[in-house]
Amino acid sequence: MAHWGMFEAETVGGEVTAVHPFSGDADPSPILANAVGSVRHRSRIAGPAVRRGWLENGPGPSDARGADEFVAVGWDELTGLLATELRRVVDRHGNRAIYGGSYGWSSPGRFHHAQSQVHRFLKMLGGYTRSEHSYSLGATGVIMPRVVGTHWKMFARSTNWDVIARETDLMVCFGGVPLKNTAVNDGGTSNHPTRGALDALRTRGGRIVSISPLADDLHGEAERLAPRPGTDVAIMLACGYVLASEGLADRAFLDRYTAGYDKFEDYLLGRADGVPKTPAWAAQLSGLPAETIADLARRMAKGRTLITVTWSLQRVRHGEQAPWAGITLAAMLGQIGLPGGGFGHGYGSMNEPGLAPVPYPLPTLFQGQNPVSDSIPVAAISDLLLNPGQQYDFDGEHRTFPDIRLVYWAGGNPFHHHQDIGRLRRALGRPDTIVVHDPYWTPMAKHADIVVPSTTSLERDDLSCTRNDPLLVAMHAAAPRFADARHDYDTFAALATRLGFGELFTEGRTARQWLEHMYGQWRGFVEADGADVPEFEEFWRRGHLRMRTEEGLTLFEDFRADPEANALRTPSGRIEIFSSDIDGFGYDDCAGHPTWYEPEEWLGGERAREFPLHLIANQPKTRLHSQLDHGATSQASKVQGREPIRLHPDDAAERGLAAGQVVRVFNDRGACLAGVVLDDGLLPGVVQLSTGAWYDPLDPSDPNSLCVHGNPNVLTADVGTSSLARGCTGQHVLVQVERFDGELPPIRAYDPPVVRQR
Ligand SMILES: Nc1nc2c(c(=O)[nH]1)N[C@H]1C(S)=C(S)[C@@H](COP(=O)(O)OP(=O)(O)OC[C@H]3O[C@@H](n4cnc5c(=O)[nH]c(N)nc54)[C@H](O)[C@@H]3O)O[C@H]1N2
Ligand SMILES: Nc1nc2c(c(=O)[nH]1)N[C@H]1C(S)=C(S)[C@@H](COP(=O)(O)OP(=O)(O)OC[C@H]3O[C@@H](n4cnc5c(=O)[nH]c(N)nc54)[C@H](O)[C@@H]3O)O[C@H]1N2
Ligand SMILES: [Mo]
Repeated sequence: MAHWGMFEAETVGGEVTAVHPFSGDADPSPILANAVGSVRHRSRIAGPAVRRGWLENGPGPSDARGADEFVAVGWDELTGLLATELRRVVDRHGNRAIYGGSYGWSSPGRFHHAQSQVHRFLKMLGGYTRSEHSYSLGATGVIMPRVVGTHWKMFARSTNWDVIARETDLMVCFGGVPLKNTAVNDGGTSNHPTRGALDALRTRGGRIVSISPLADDLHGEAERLAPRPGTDVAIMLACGYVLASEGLADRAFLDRYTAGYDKFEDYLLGRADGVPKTPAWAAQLSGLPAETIADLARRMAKGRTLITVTWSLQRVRHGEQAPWAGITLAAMLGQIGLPGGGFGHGYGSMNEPGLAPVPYPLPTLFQGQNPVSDSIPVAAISDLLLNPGQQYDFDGEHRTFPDIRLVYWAGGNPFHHHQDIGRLRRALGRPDTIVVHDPYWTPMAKHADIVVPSTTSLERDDLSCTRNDPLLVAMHAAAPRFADARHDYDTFAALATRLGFGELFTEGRTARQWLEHMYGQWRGFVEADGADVPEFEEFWRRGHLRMRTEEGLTLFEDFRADPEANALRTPSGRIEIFSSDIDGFGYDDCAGHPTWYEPEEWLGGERAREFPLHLIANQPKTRLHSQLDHGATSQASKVQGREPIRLHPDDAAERGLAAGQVVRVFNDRGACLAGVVLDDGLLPGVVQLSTGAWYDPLDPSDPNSLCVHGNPNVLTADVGTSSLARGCTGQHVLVQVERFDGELPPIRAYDPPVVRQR
């Protein structure tokens, strides 16, 4: 099992030579092919290593990180060094001086999950400063609980695909429904139904409107509207304006199920600020014709309409607004809780939305409590490291950044996920010690002081399952452990033993015994649900078991049926179109109701004079994030070894560019190389460069070095969505593009650093 699907691996001599997708998968992902050759790839970390400067000078801030060489050490020495350093930091600075957020997707598998292992270990060590929310849903994770009392239920209990295919007349998709993203699900997935569901909807006569600057955000036939990026909220407001001013808003629904509509309507109609949010107003911001917007709103009111918003729309400045405005528009249509109507968030963002959930708990590694209460919004990592003691606003609180001395990362790659890599590199120069566990020499591993080689999921037995997939899967190890790599569990077990809490951490179990133990707990839940479950050995032999799922769900149908008994967990118990709490925070970048804010990085603003192209830094079609970037599917898309950047032919012609050339993409924060691909399915003025090419600095000692490979995060701004959520805003950035005429530097991203033997 991988995050991108279920498969069988063929191996020869400890290496994967072929992968075969699960026969039950309707639409397997081409990303699977990246696993071939991944176990013994030259970018694997062969054994424990310590940065020379750290080994010789001891812990302390250092700007040499990322440019220094490493010294190979044995496991025993590594365990000793790590134990001594953890002890030193805890004794001298306290546990809150350890930043153990360790954000990242690592690998599927319920036991050997790096995040679960590192957090369990650090809790038992006495705690750590943690991170909250995700890069995926930083804004949604804060705004939606305040608007509808939950955020995860919007995905886990979303309206199912079969209901949409059967009932929806008009599906209006802000951000489209990009199939490429449904390849992926956190924790794995056994089936990919999205393509089939959308085709079934169309065959039945349902209509789909894809609103996106990229035509291929929806496959097959659809009406395509291509607004200026970052203007969706204006379009949603203008649709609302038409509903309100033409008597098409469902007053009865608004009265019974929502709170604060009148205050919002004052803003919508311009009574509050003198600016009616008319289609003409939105037209001038979005570039869509006013008549098209007005017509769309009237069509929404005519039949069963589902409004969907991809997660990308909240990974931008003021990202709180798009999901809030989207659900408000759906509320005005009055169809929330009706089959095939209402609102959806994340169709086409991940495989999970639209899939039926499993009704009982899954096998889980017990985590325990974190004795330290400090936490940061996850995308504030550079702020945290650069500004110890500084105050900041977050979700109605005034907080202070702790003084971090040690950073512990297992299962994530900040050089993939964080914005403004130049700033990140300066921030990573501040702590005394950086520890990284990873199977590969990622840029984050190259910036560590203590490098711990992990196995990959292909080298371990594990269990996999997710809350919206019917299969519990036995992940059989496909290959022996590579070189001197170790399972993260074994590393932490040895470390815990050295630090005196080995028994607490392992509970005396081997990894295999943990699998049996977790299976046994899960079995109790399923048997209580009335099903028969085989013994572990039998499950392991069969390879997978099918669980019961709750079919036919409609999001918020229970709330619609009985809004008193099934009140939302918001202050009013209803959908908060106006939130008194948010209003009370008095933020100038997040008011009490959905609001249009002009972003900094957009084509309609001042900054576009200097950097006239709007770069969409979205999820890669050819891999998951930075994982297996050296794999066949990912490499096949590269242009002269660089990550492809798509441009409209007019934008290319204006710059004298042709397909296949290498360009320099730049702004005032940084620059990278990329390879030109022409696509007339892009809105002119928009370019697209996915995340995930491994950061490859021309000069590793210069934090602001040109990245010769095409990592867009050397360009993106490290600013939060707003004072409310401080979510990641990496999706959008303004840039300029020019031909790169110099000698093409080689790609060194997958080369290990210098590791000296002693
Ligand atoms: N500009 C821009 N930036 C973005 C986004 C965007 O839209 N635009 N999107 C953001 C989003 S939504 C996300 S979720 C993040 C993703 O960011 P990450 O989740 O950090 O990215 P991954 O590449 O998945 O990193 C996972 C790491 O875990 C390692 N790993 C795999 N298995 C194991 C294991 O068993 N043990 C250990 N120790 N390590 C393992 C992998 O080798 C890899 O280095 O990126 C964010 N960044
Ligand atoms: N293949 C693959 N799938 C993945 C991932 C991956 O790395 N690879 N990562 C997974 C993860 S962790 C997450 S969180 C999800 C993220 O899911 P999303 O954030 O939804 O995915 P993106 O591909 O970044 O963006 C979706 C589309 O939104 C469109 N878009 C961008 N800006 C705008 C805008 O201003 N207006 C409109 N209307 N459209 C816009 C872009 O054209 C883009 O293709 O994807 C998941 N799926
Ligand atoms: Mo994500």
